[in-house]
Amino acid sequence: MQKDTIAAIATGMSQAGIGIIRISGPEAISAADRLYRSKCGKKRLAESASHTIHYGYIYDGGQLLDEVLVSVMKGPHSYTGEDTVEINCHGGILVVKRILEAVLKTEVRPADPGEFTKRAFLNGRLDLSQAEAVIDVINSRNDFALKSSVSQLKGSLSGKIREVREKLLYQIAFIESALDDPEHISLDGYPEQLLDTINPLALQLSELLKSYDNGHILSDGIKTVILGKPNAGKSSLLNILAGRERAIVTDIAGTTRDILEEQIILDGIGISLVDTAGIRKTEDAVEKIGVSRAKDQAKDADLIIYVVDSSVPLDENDLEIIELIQNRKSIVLLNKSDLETYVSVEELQDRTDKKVISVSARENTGIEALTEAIKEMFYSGDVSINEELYITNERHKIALQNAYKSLELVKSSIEGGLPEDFFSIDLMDAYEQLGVILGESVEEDLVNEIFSKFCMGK
Ligand SMILES: Nc1nc2c(ncn2[C@@H]2O[C@H](COP(=O)(O)OP(=O)(O)OP(=O)(O)O)[C@@H](O)[C@H]2O)c(=O)[nH]1
Ligand SMILES: [Mg+2]
Repeated sequence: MQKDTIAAIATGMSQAGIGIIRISGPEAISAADRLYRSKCGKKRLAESASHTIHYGYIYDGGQLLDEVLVSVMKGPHSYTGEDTVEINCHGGILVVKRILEAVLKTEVRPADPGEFTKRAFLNGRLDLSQAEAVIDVINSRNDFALKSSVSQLKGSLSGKIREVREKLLYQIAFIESALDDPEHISLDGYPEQLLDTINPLALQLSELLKSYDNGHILSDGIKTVILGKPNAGKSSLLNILAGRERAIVTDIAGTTRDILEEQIILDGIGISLVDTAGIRKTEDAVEKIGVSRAKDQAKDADLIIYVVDSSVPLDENDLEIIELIQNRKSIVLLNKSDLETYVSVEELQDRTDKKVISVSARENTGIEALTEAIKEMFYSGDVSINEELYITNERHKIALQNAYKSLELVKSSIEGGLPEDFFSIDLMDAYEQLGVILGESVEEDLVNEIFSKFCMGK
């Protein structure tokens, strides 16, 4: 249990019907009692039952701040596992701030981002993967992301990981006991049995790992970066895909300088679309930075859309971009097909093996073909979301990969006829790696880093 008591505004800092100030820790109830006065002026929160809600007023010294409802949840049956009070006041930016200030005048300190959930984790209310799911629920941008994070919050991933770990632990314990007591426990024929146990476990891990590509794309959207030389029509493309005039479009080459990001849903597929500055050699200092940002964005893109201006011949900038996308998932759009063209699909097809689609961002043609091509690339035409468990977190993916590798090592030790104590070392590694997902034996720094990504008051 943590010793100090923390508080933060748990709701968004904008005007709303209700705002909530959350207090957690051993002094939560007494701190709230110092500010709270019930309607009749007599009732004290400290004397109330857990999970009850109370109507009254909050005062800062002699000054009445607001009319409130205060909920009291006593540890360990609260989100953090500690005594928790939530003051529900009117949702004005000033009033929630003033109430928080009043709370902080008592023996309560401001909470760090994610500190309530961190306490829930440290007090064993949630495992680490569930705590991560909390922030994923908050950050969800589409139905898939929400569904998948709520299911992980409920423990779908933890449950599966625990199941695999139990089976591994049983085998480790068996080997250790047999080695300790060879007279009573025989290891004859054991390696084959072990192989029969770990093969399906390794398969389960590899299925989970396979789900990551789709899982991460379904929840975060396909990170798609639009590249092309100046004036090719990149921003025009962003605008028609976004369905609004998001980016400035002019006939001046070099209009877009900075990165512009827009979340869109294209026929059910979430796409995180990035418009960039046109790529060209330039002496303009600002444009230069834009060009280098464009290239940086392209580095970690899931998909690059290369927009070609078909109304002018290909030039050295195009050749540079063709080189850049060579080993990347990309689609080439031959834009301005409504004008007289200098570049043909065939010419591009000679220079690159990427799919080339003729479009017009001005006349809104060719967009269905682009959508189909993206679907085919990422989902083999299938975007339906099933009930399967998806891995959406890279940290989990890495731990699963490590656990899988350790099981592969066990398999090769069995096949190589090595002694049993070799099996248990790698089985133990796999067990520990899976524990990393749940937050067992993880370094404090990592825990701090994970929770620092949370928002205030959660
Ligand atoms: N005829 C025609 N003109 C287009 C088409 N797409 C874009 N344009 C025009 O081309 C010019 C440049 O378009 P933008 O979308 O600003 O091009 P960009 O690639 O974003 O350019 P930079 O930001 O300078 O790199 C504008 O005048 C657009 O109206 C198209 O399909 N057909
Ligand atoms: Mg532009």
